[in-house]
Amino acid sequence: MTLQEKKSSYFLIIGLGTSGISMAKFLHASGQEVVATDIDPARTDRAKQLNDLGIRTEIGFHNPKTFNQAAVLVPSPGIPLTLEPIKTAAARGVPISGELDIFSRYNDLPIIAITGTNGKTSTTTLIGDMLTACGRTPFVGGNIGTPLVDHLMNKRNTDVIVAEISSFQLDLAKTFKPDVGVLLNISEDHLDRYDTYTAYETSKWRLFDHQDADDKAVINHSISGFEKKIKTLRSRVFAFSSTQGIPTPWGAHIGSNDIQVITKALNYRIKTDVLKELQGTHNRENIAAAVLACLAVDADINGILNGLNTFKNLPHRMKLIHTIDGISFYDDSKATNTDAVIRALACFDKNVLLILGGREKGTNFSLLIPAVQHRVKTIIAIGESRKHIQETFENVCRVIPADTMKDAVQKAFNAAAGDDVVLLSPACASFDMYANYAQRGTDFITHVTELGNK
Ligand code: UMA
Repeated sequence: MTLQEKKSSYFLIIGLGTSGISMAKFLHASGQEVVATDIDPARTDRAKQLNDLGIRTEIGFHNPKTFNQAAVLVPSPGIPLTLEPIKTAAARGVPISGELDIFSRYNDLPIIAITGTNGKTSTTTLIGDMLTACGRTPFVGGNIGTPLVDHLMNKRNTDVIVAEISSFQLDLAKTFKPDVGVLLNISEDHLDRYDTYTAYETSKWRLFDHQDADDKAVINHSISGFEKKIKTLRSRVFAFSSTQGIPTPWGAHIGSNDIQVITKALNYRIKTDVLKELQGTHNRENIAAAVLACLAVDADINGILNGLNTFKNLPHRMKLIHTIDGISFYDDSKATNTDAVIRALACFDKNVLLILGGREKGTNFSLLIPAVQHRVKTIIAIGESRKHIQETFENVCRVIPADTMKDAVQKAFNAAAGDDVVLLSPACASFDMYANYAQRGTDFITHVTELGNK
């Protein structure tokens, strides 16, 4: 060790987005020495907030020396561990920690943690609503948008943590141990970050790694490798299935109009055909998972049902926006991977004009071919992936490129007839054209509304 590289005791927060800014403030408030860095020179406003608290920041660059001299690196979830200064510091023995482990060290409340490729945010919100309807006071946070450490800085009278968890967060979890872990589904996503699909799957299963016999695991039976995987878990498994009987003593069987929930204390059928906001198998799977998770923390079934019956689906998820001259326009901007688009298409029994495209995440569009052949009349291709979409589907259906969302909406409408459906379900991230999927959905709604007013 040289003189310049003498041992330090600071946590280095890498990235000053939503997650990093909260983590810096929390660790500082806990009495730790904190340094924060962000590669984006425009993050000066955030840096100032931290400087005002006495936290040193390095903005617009990452200084390898600052990484090498840190006591602990705390990368934001969106930052890959292959980032050169992280790799170098880690190789020199600097430990890396993530939000889940840091949060767990300071948290003493039960945690329900929800992961999966699709449906995480809806299920997390639904569990929060159900528990509230049962008289509990949950803190709902994590990947959904409010960092978990925000709860530690403002505890209120919370009695349970409901946390949406991403694979990026799980990659850094070495001790995180949820009382109830929920794994909704796994399908191709984030292959720009993971070398292989197996690596992504492994990351998702990490949710249960530190559970013990008192903990519960709520898992979709249809996930590939389910039988083998659950044999390795120490926790009690509650399976849910929409394809066959449940393989564990307790769990939920999902029918086309209802869900049968079976636990030690309960055998109950929940009618789902009346839930107009939550149609489709994927929504019934999310409901089954949410009910089992709430029962796992001893919530009352009547309260759970009240929460379910008053639940309002979140924006940009299979929402009917307008019907113009018989053509229905659906906003499913949240569908940022191929499996989400397959689920969306399965909800229709008529012709669909599909608005597809954006920034790819290692996206394999050919996974969509069977569903497209079955249901889609025309694809309107948008964003950076237009060419890739054109090449993938040229022999499958008509593909029309569009330059903007306005152009896409107009071209879809021109090509539609009868009672066709126009569906924005892009299978891609939005960052080539928008700040996020919500902005993309809102832009779609704006142009559909304008078309309706013409
Ligand atoms: N940055 C650097 N160096 C780099 C790269 C980035 O400093 O080499 C900086 C950027 O300039 C930026 C910051 O890092 O200022 C961004 O960090 P981030 O991408 O982790 O974003 P946050 O704003 O902290 O949001 C994160 C989650 N983002 C990701 O996982 C990509 C949010 O999930 C989460 O809501 C938030 O923490 C609070 O927990 C979003 C997401 O897209 C919604 N998640 C993925 C998904 O759901 O599919 C996993």
